[in-house]
Amino acid sequence: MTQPAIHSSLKESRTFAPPATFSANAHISTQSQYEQMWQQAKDDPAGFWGQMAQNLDWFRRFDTVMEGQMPNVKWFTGGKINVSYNCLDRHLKGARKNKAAIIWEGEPGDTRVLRYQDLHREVCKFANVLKKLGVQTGDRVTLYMPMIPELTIAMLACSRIGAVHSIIFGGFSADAVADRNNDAQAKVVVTADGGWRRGKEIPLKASVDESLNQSPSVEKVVVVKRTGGDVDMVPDRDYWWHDLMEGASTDCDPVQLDSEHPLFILYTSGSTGKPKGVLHTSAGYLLGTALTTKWVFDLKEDDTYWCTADIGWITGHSYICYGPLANGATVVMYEGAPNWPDEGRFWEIIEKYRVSIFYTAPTAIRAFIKWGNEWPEKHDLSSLRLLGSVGEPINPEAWMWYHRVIGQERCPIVDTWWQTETGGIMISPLPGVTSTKPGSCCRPLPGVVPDIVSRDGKSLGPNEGGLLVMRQPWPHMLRTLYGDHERFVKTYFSEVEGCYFAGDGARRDEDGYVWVMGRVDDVINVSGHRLSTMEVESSLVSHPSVAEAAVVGFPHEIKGEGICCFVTLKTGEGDESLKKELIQHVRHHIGALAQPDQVRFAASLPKTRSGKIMRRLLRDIAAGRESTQDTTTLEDLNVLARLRADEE
Ligand code: 7RM
Repeated sequence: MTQPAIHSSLKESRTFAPPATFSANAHISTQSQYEQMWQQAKDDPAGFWGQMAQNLDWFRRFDTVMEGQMPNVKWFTGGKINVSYNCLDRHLKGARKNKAAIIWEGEPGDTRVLRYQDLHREVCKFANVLKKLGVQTGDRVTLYMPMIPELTIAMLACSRIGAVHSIIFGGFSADAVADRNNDAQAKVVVTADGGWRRGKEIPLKASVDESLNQSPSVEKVVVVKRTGGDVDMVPDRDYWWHDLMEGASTDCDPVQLDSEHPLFILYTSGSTGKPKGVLHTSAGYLLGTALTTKWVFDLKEDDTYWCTADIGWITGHSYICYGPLANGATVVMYEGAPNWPDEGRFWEIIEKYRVSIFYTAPTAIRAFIKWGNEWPEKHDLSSLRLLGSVGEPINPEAWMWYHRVIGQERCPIVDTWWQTETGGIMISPLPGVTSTKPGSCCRPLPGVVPDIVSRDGKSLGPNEGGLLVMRQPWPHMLRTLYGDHERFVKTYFSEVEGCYFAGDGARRDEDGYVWVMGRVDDVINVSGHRLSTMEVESSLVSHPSVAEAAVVGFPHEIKGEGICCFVTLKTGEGDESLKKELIQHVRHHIGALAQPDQVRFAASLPKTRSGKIMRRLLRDIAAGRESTQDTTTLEDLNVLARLRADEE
């Protein structure tokens, strides 16, 4: 049966061409250069990727670029490579050895700078520490750490010896740590006494202790002293990082690993309770992150690059650690919250380090808008030349604010669509080439062949909403879900024949620009019309009083599904007249079809720790159901209780 297309009502006609000076100096600088690369990659993927792979340093060149078909593709077989070698050692041969690799700032204001040489030395030492603790090539190591340089050091140390890291975001509970340790059968956990967040200490080691009662595979724990808080150290199990590092040798040859050697597992929440262990491998992932960093962020030798994500999220893996370091970039890394000690912290950091490339998420941008322009206006943001967005569709009004207030109408914005599973950016503007449209992630990067299809796999025409799929494999795609290959095949490759299915709904406009409409689960069916909840949200956010909105469907006797809007305001509390106004606003903006049935004001919305609104939970609340959803990724557990209490 052909599923009806997703109805799209959001139309955006503003376009922004890249400044001529930006294009003139960009790595990819003309439309025809882009078109030619994209076409070549589509027609001859092996030729294209084989050529691109020359950007990496190999111990042994690969025999074959790609082998097999989706879902089971192997890349660069026969090749021998080491990811940490590519991120560090190769930069030590020239002037980069004294270049800052990481400029780090702790939340309390302490700072550290690690040059490429320093980072290399620390990585070699910690790799030797891991070996001494019994970690061998292929073993899994859990990293449950704050945003401190030791986290990057530990990642690269794992990759140096071929150990597989599994990073667990520092905000997760002991239970979540235990689940992930067990699933991965981790041998060693690296953690810290604690980390700083809004002036409070997050007691990481205490959670590890609790988790270890339930995860017998873990033999050793390494603890970084960060906060100086009290911790229990269990003899012969727990060791201080600084004690182990003291005697460690600075010599550690990188292990020559197969291209397909696993690099890391990263758990991401699934629609069932059990998180999915997305597995990435060495050469393909490294190539994808290195190239996309260069193309999308147009990285130059003298840039100061800052991605505000947490490393516990894929964005941090790919665009704080591997991609930028493979390019020899200078990366700013910040430990804490954007509103500590006040709402100007990010802008202060940009001014202080003269950040030139800034990459953040729509959820953060909406918070900045809510906090007011006076915060960025207090700081000199003239060092910025490029802005990025990731994690959710960016509402056009938030895009415009980012463009005007932060980019000062000078900086291109790259709205980058990708996923934990895709490893790196897939659909994004090229800042020197693409005329951007607010709210669209624009065109696929070279090597990415997306399509938008109906449930039965037919390509849809311009402006028809459907399922976003990939028709060709790419080197940095996930290889499996750890320990559950069947679930991998079922989740990503069984929806649409011969394609990778991303789980997102999207449309392509008449210029071939992609507009992601959110997860397909977030499509609601109102009187037989399939509407994207994201579009209703964007309409609400364009109202001057609204800070954020989350829209979900709920069972409705007449319409099938009704539209329920959870709304947070910039200031004050909502009343009946504002409710009516918002309903009219959406009706006027999108049409009668999208007129909300309910508007509920809330103090905050339930979000994952990476800032995505958890609409699944809101659906339960809107329907008045008890939730059976996995809440382990929820940032603020109290928010649910508050939302339920507000129902009356
Ligand atoms: C990088 C990341 C993936 C999901 C994805 C989308 C949504 C991410 C955008 C976006 C619209 C974007 N990985 N998403 N980026 N939607 N425009 N630029 O976020 O695995 O955590 O999430 O996020 O729904 O499927 S993720």
